[in-house]
Amino acid sequence: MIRLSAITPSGQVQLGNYLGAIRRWAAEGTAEDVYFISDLHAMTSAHNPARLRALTREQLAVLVAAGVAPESVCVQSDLVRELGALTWLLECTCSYGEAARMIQFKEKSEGRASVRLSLLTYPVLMSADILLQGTHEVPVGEDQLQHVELARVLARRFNGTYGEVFVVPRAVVAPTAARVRDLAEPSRKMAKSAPDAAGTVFLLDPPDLVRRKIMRAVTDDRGEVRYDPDGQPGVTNLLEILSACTGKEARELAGSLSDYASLKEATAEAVVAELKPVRERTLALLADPTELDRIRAAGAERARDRSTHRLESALRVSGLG
Ligand code: AQP
Repeated sequence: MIRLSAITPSGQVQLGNYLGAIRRWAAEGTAEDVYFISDLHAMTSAHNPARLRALTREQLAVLVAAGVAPESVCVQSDLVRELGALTWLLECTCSYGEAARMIQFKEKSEGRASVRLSLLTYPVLMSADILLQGTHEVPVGEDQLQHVELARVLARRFNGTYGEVFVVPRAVVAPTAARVRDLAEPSRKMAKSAPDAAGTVFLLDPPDLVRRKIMRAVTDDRGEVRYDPDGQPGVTNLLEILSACTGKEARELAGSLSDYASLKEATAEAVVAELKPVRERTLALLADPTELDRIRAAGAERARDRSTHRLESALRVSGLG
């Protein structure tokens, strides 16, 4: 069974990406799975080419350093020709209305004078990512369900019109792993592209910087360490992070910590300890470009081998070639 997950190089990998996704990919993923570094998706809004290339390499190094099976990791643009071709076939299978009704497109385009056409069409590219690999399951958060549904619709429509080529994928809503919130603004989730880095712990932040960011995390004036997501979002976020790093239950941890200073100190040390080996392995890989290139090329070759026949079938039954 093939499962496909992705991470977008829209910024440096942050603690939420790691605790909420990457760590699980390393623990539960199999060599059959596909982990895409979706650099093509990172181009749907203004981007800097050199930064995109550097972030893509960083993500590749982080995934491998975290223990994700190297043969299952693939940089999306290494298959840009295959994906470009399939995206075209799928755009010829998808209606404008279906793309325009995507909630993420509406949200991300709202109030902007100009948006890239790719912001509208990227769910079709995502369908191509999924269908090209013969994916059976796509583990997603609620916000991506609509996109996987589009991939299902397009697969069925294409198969029904031209002949059975694609596996119809299933969305699987992943059980709630850690949801990490911004340290400075706990009302929003921690994100790679947050406007202010003070509330974001990046995986490659040096330990002292990690400690400083956590010691400055926003709490409240109640002075009591309680697990209360609505009433004490900052404190609860720290408890959630501490829980994700120690494996202890957040409510139990709340009972064992008497003040905010000890909560922050415990959280800072737990995060530093959790990230240390991954950070060190990532830096070592980044310092070894030959090894990183080898891993990247092997991942691309594997993903390409798995998909070539499917693309050829899709082109043939469409009347091309
Ligand atoms: N704060 C978070 N807590 C838990 N999980 C998180 N993920 C992201 N942020 C958190 C999970 O990380 C995986 C890869 O994310 P993505 O690159 O596909 O997109 P994203 O969710 O939009 O990530 P960011 O960091 O928030 O990036 P930007 O700033 O570009 O929007 C996903 O499995 C995601 O759930």
